Amino acid sequence: RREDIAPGAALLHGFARAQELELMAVIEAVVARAPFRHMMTPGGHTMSVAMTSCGRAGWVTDRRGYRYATHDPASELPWPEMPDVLRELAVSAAAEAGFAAFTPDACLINRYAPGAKMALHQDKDEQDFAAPIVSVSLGLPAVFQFGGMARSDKPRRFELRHGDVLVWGGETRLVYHGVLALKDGEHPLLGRQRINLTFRKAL
Ligand code: MD3
Ligand code: FE
Repeated sequence: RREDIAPGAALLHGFARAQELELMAVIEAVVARAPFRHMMTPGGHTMSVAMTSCGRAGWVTDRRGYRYATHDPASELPWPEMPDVLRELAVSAAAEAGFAAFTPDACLINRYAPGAKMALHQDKDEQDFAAPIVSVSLGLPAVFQFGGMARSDKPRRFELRHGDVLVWGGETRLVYHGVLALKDGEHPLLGRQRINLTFRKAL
């Protein structure tokens, strides 16, 4: 089922569910080479969400700022390649939401343990705002909030569940959004965590 939640934004309920085992297997392979880590913001705070990446570029933050890098700063090696099953899922979700020819080069993998959250922010470190962002939620449900183009715009909230895929593009690409603190629970496949994949055209 496709739910249009804002102009250019579609929530594809359960779109990734049938591939859950394949997705978890390739995520484990990426994490074996580029482990999850808690990065530091430019302001000196350690993020509660643990992150890693695959693809040509990975998102990183440290005291110098936010940016995309072709190499993992922890190992100084290139990020693991983006597995075909991940790229194909993102491209087909984008097409389903009306964005043909999406060519993601970055997949950020976010891991939320109970209590982890992501404050309201905009995604603007990418070169090309014309390309959509595709996000895939796995594991425990989370409350997602999205507002408008100003941080002060009152956010709307909705729940993201295991297998849900969100596509953001067009006029909604730059809205403020965030994730409330993850509520504890036990997911049958992932246990006490939520994993979110975000696919972008970063370079
Ligand atoms: C709306 N991640 O990594 S995914 C992020 O659940 C991020 O881990 C959240 O925000 C997470 O930057 C939310 C949904 C999402 C991703 C990108 C967006 C929503 C978006 C970009 C623009 C607008
Ligand atoms: Fe974001």
